[in-house]
Amino acid sequence: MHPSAHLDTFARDHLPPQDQWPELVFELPALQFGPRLNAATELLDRWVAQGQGDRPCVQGAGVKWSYADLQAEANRIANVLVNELGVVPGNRVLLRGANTPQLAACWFAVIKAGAIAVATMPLLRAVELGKVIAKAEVSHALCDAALADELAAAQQQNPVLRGICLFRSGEPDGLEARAARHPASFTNVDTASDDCALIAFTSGTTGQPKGTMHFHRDIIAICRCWPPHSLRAEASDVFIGSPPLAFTFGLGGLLLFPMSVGASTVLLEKAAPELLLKAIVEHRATVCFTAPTSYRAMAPLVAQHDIASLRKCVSAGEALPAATRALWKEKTGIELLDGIGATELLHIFISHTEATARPGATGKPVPGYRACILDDAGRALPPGQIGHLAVKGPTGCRYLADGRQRQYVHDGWNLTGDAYLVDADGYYVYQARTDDMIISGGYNIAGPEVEAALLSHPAVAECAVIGVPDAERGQLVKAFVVLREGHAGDAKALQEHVKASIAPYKYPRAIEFRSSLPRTETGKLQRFKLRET
Ligand code: 3UK
Repeated sequence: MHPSAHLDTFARDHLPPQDQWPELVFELPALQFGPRLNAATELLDRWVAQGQGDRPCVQGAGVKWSYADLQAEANRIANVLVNELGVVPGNRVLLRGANTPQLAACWFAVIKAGAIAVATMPLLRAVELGKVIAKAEVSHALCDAALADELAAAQQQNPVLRGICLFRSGEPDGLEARAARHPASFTNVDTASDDCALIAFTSGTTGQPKGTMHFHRDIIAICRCWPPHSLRAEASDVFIGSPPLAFTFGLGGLLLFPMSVGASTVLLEKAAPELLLKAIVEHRATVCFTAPTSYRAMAPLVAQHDIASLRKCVSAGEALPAATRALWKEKTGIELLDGIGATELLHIFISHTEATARPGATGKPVPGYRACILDDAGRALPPGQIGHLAVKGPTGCRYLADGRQRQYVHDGWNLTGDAYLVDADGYYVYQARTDDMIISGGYNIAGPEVEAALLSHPAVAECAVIGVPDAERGQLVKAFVVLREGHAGDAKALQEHVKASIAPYKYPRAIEFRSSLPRTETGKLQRFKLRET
């Protein structure tokens, strides 16, 4: 590794041993990184240096900043971190807030100061924040005043967190007031390209959170793989969407990718389906990032909103059912861009373009990444056979001091925990999370396939399919269905519909109607919660 700029060596001290790392691949010409790199220089300062500082950069929460404005804000905050709060390179700085330009400025300030950004999901409570603080040994926090209480409670239990500074508080000792007393210039710490820049905690649904460590070069690498090959955005684009910046889907889609091409981004504090549509109209947004269920919920409302500005829509976080892709295209004329990403790999590694979209398939490995399907013994499987999705590329899994590294990385491959197959044309087709595969009457059944069949019925708004214990069949396929407004719950009709769409043995033998389904803040279905009921 290159000589580190970190005075606090925590990150390098807690990387997994090199022999447990995934193999890293830097084949693309765009992925040749030198020894020194600060991601903020590349994404933010570069534009100002090139005389493009007046270009619109980020708006939301009552502000509208150019690249030069964001740079000035980030520099002032970096000065506060270093000169008032005593942050040294390598310290972990927790970030907490809804998506706002102010949060984005804090993120860049941390990166500029050579510290490590630990962004946290807004809905986390004190107990969960405490786990993150303890695990990453977080010393400082920048927190939106609106979310201060839970963090203060977490600090009580975790004195390792020395200082919390609030932004958007309006107080004389708040971050903005302090920042205003510092110069708008800052010399970025000359970090190594392989110095840790962020620790992203997985949106994992159970157990202890896993911290994934990503370097300065990883931040730039993801900007040079999926965006130029699949998204192909331009400097004139206006990005918008729902995923929190603490979720790497949101960090990339709503901050890094727009800035990597000199485009602008709209950060929304609230982005429920109807609010997101309204914001697209208001800001004349052109590129949208959100989860499959959000597209499904927005579709029936599209007719009442003039979203003609929109030209590209990205779906990730969960499998995109063919019915949702068709519905969105019918209502907007836009072919969704689906991509599978993971916190461990930072962003999307299998995807497609509008022209190569294939309903029901995720796509092909993004240039820069390689993928294959492995059996339980780690042998490559031929097309058509279901196995474990394995990936490698310029980014990959490095858990912070965590034995689960050995589960995610095998023989240099990242194993995402997804069951996939490759079809005859090389398209990767999602089946299920490996631990969500249902075994019923000797058959392997992928819940999402049954969900896709149900979703093509007009009465179904949302659904989830799980296996429930059954004396006779081992597991029984059970569906939880949320009905569309104005439809009655006719289980028999839904069962017949599934039998007519896919192999009849896969049909849900039990159906329960619900008014909503349990989801994470990142839009993922929490199937384990349904299994517990
Ligand atoms: C699932 C998908 C099918 C899959 C993420 C884009 O979701 C992200 O990261 P997480 O760590 O979860 C990873 C897991 O989510 N998944 C995500 N996208 C898809 N399954 N089709 C998809 N398109 O199980 C994967 O292993 O929360 C997504 C960018 C950055 C991300 N962190």
